[in-house]
Amino acid sequence: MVEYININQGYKMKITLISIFPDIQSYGIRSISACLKKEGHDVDLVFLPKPFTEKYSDKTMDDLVKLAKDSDLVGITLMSNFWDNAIQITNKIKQNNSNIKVIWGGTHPTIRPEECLDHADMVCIGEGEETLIELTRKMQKEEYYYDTKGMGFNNSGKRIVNKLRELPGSSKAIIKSLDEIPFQDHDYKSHHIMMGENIVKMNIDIVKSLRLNEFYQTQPTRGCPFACTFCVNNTFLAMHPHQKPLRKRSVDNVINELLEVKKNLPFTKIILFDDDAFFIMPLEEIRDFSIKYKKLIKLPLVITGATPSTLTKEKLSLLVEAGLVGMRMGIQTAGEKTKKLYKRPHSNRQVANAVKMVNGYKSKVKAFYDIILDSPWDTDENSIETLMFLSALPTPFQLTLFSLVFFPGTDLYRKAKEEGIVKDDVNDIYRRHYHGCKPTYLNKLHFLLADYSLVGIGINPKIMSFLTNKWTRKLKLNWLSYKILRSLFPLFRSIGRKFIPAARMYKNGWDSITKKGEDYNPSSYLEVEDHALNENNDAIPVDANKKDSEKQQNEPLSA
Ligand code: B12
Ligand code: SF4
Repeated sequence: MVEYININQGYKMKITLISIFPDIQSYGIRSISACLKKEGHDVDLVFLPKPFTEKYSDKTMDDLVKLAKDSDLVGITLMSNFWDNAIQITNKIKQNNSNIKVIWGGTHPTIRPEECLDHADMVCIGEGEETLIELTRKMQKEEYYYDTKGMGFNNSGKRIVNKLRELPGSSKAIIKSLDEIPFQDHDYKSHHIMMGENIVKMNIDIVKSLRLNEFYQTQPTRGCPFACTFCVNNTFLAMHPHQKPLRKRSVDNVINELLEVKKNLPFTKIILFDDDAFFIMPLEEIRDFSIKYKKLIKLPLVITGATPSTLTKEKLSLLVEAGLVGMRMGIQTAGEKTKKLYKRPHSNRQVANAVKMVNGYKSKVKAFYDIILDSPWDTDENSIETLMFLSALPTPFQLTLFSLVFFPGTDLYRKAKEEGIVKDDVNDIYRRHYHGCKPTYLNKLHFLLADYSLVGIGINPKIMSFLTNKWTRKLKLNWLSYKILRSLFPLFRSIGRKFIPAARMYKNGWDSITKKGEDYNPSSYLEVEDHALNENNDAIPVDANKKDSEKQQNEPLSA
């Protein structure tokens, strides 16, 4: 068990932690911040929300330098896509004061510590609560800290990458249970945020005005036992082969966190569980949670980590009874060959059953399903299998269409690298937009299906079969039919929303839950797609950032 030492006297470190994600959820860094505050340090959390495709202005950088100038340690959290921005910030801070130590943490430094040490002084590899407690205790006492487990260092050009630390919540770790980790730091009075180009002190009005903050994001579990080949979890599993990948907090611990949220952030409208595999929780724990949630929390609940094979009727009905209003599930593909390549842990029958179960609550629960397009190993037949499968599912639902990105550390990254598909990691991966889908005919059909499914009409499998049929395509009837369906869509949207009550729920994305906002339009992805092409029809990073931030507002809040 970790004993937090509150150093009221003695040397308090000044630590500045920076989130560069487009929203201000940042569970990971808020958790680190909470631990360091509990240790007694002076921690400032700075949110610089921006799409990864945009650089920060000089004014923002100057404000940041002023804010961080007396820091003993500056931490930045990043995923692979935020590579350029993390470098920009690190360089600026170090140019101004080379004595400040900059530490990077998050998914990317976990997977690629060595590469990150080209820029940062230190990296945190994996979950960082225990690591940062140990590091700061050593730094504070001016002890040798380069031996800290779960860390890498650039010590005047010499690289040190230490052994991994046991996962918090596992038996060999110091933090034996996730319940020992303090709740995330949402004490906005010690936070700063970028508004326009300026960094200002956070206040309650700003917190309230940030629409995404109507969601309170947390995670009752950590980890995922599956190892899909496009997902970073397959590296995390390999990094900790003898440890239980899935660790759970107790129901009471989660409920207590949410009670604090209700007290301290009373404007919160939705609770969001962003776990990787929430439905692995045993039925009895879900029952206990649902009863307590319904009685004590009484807020709409959204769960994003649903793997089709782990969903059961009992679990779902308990959660609906407790207040479930939205679910996000990864379907990714229905092509048998592609599913094997992705090592997806379920059959199409299991997915169809799961969708049917969720659809059984269509007047209460909005369904969000993720699909991955653009696999270079997909044939047209594989994509058609997915289209046919999706068109047979009961509507309404929202499809979120991603373009396959080969994140480092995944099996597919290695395959793509070996086959020469990925040549330059920075340009082909870090700067590549996950919505930059190619404008192929079959991709366009996915977008068309997304539109029709959202308004509760769907596209009948017979029509889909016609649209994808070899002969229709040979005779070029496919484009004509596609264009007719595309131009008829506004009419069907009005019909769907008028006569299908469940479809009306999807009108404003999440806003129909929070009761404000603009109309939701999945075809905005198509616009992104069109903007994301160069003359060779290759997907390139999208720089239409206005669109990106607009999309973020409508997108479910998960990976
Ligand atoms: C919530 C979430 C989001 C949210 C919010 C992200 C956020 N602000 O935190 C949103 C919706 C914005 C999001 C979007 C995306 N996401 Co996302 N997301 C997640 C998710 C599900 C949970 C993150 C989380 O809270 N984890 C729990 C905490 C405890 O872990 P953590 O964040 O890693 O933090 C710990 C350590 O990393 C470390 N640490 C983290 N930061 C720091 C900083 C310092 C200084 C230190 C010392 C330590 C430290 O300590 C933390 C506590 O233990 C993860 C999956 C996962 N399991 O992590 C994916 C994940 C991070 N996302 C991923 C991806 C790919 C994306 C997207 C690019 C596309 C997509 N497919 O959705 C977009 C990009 C966003 C954008 N617009 O540009 C990948 C990242 C892959 C990669 N190589 O970068 C992940 C890992 C999913 C996966 N399994 O593949 N995501
Ligand atoms: S894609 Fe989902 S189910 Fe597969 S390993 Fe990642 S988090 Fe787990």
